[in-house]
Amino acid sequence: MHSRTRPAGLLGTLLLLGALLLAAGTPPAAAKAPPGPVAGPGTNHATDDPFTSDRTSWWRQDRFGMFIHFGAYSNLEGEYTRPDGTVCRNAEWIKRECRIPDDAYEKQAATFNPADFDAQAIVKAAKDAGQRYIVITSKHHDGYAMWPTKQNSWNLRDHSSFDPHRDILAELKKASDAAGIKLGFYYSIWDWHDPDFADPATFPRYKKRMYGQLKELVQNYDPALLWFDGEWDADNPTNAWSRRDGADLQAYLHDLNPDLIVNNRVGKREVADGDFGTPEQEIPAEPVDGQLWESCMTLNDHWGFAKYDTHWKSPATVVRNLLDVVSRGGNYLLNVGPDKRGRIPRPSVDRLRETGRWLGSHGQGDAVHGAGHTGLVADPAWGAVSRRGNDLYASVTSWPEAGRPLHLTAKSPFTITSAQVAGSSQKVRVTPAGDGFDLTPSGAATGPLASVIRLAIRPPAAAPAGTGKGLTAQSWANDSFTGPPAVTGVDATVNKSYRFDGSPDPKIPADHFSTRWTGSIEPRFDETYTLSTVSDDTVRVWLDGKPVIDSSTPHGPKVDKGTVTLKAGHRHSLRIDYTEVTGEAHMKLLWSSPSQSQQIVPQRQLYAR
Ligand code: H79
Repeated sequence: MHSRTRPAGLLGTLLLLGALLLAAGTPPAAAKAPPGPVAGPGTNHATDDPFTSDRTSWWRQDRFGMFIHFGAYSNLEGEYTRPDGTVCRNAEWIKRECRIPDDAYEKQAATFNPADFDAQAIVKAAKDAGQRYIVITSKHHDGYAMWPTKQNSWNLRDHSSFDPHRDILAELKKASDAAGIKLGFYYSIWDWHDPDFADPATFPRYKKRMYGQLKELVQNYDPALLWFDGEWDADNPTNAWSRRDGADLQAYLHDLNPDLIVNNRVGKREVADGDFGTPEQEIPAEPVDGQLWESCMTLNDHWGFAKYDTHWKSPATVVRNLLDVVSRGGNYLLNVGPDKRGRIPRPSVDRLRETGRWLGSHGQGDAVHGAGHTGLVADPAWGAVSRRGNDLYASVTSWPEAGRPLHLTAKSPFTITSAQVAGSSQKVRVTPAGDGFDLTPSGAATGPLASVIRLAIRPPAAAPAGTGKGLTAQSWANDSFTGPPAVTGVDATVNKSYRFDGSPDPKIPADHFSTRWTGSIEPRFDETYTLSTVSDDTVRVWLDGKPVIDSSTPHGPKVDKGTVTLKAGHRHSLRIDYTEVTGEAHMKLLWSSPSQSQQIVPQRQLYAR
């Protein structure tokens, strides 16, 4: 079960105390009772709702980040010349894909000297691009650490030709802090270099070093985010990382720093793993169910520097991707791969600058920063629409011919009170048309990338926030709701990550239990809602006595959805039957509607009866 390998230490305790004080905003006396056990029956590892918590707030607002792939592979710049003179091309996977022998790879790494790494220049490039956070590879699959780790000598200080007094992660942290940019670290679980990785018998030794490295990173550089990778089943070397390992690591990191944001590859990319999903080199067609998300993407066709790769995305593509992502409620993490001297390639800098120029013009950045998905309109073919407060930003990538309208499909009735093209004095005619509106601009596009029409709206009427205290929760120490419940109480929300070791109550073991929530749910809008559950092992939901979700075949972490029409300010009766058989356990209840972005159904909208 969950081992207590959690040296929280003084710093951890102080961080935790600080976080409690900050989170509560009240003196300790008024704060909650001391935290209960951190593992075992009675533990719920879900500490907040990532969709709404203060912890994730910066990340949800920032929307646009810089990914940096930089490591010992960068020294080869994408090309390996074999002893027979033939050349093999790749980038960060070059060691494996070009089958470079260990000694040859180590030999080239010994010459790695990124003397031109200029943290201030990199941070400036990000900032000028409108990127608000940076995620840099601290260790990729080749296992080479980019900071002076004490766990081994396979790192930039001890195995390179670089100035041993420099620490590029520390430099980047300092420059990022000075610029108000958040810094995160990519960390590969899969490790091609550590001799203990491949053999399941020695894997625990590797894990210990990995925990040691992560503790160094968290305590010495205070990253805002950790971005794991290489969690998948793999051969050569065999990857023994399990879901249980992921759950343990997440709990460990939470103890080190409760404010950390962690991606889903800490586990096995299930919907209940970490804080956000990580579509790679793709943009989902709509908001992702049940989790925050971030698309990571290259600017050319490689993550690491590849001197032969000139297949650069155009600035128009970058801007359009960013707008698509934001309109679907995601973040965009756009990659650069510095060369062996540590310099971001000129074509990357140029594209970043163009993107930043667009975001910085005419207030167009408002369509991105602090903006997000709106369910009020359908995704248009001519561009993307995001919402920020009571403004919709219609970003037009295919500007219409003179006199032709842009059609906007409304999914809930709202009024457009004004329409203006950012950076232009032209009139935009707004007329009700069919299932929504026609927007007819009178002039030309404001530029070649995208033109933004800012629509001030009067949104659908909202009922006042509710006054609920949560749902009645009855839990049984069996998985069939049999006999009298072992415990009865009120749960503020349905947001449970019992994972492998937790349960609803210390009296209830981690396997074979069930919970029934009853009471009512009060929406704030007269709209069609999607109720979603994230469950493991089974769930059934009834609204107003009618079944909405029936997912009663035991399963791993999974999203189920049901559509219901709700009445604002009305309390609809709700019942949820949830069971945990064996293994991992999760149960969350979320909702969304045209006016309500996806979130865990909040306490004040839930009533115990
Ligand atoms: O760090 C970047 C990639 O190195 C890593 N994730 C991003 C963020 C990544 N690992 N795996 N993949 C991406 C997808 C796997 C692609 C593969 Fe292949 C196809 C592995 C082997 C064949 C690409 C092509 C890598 C080597 C050859």
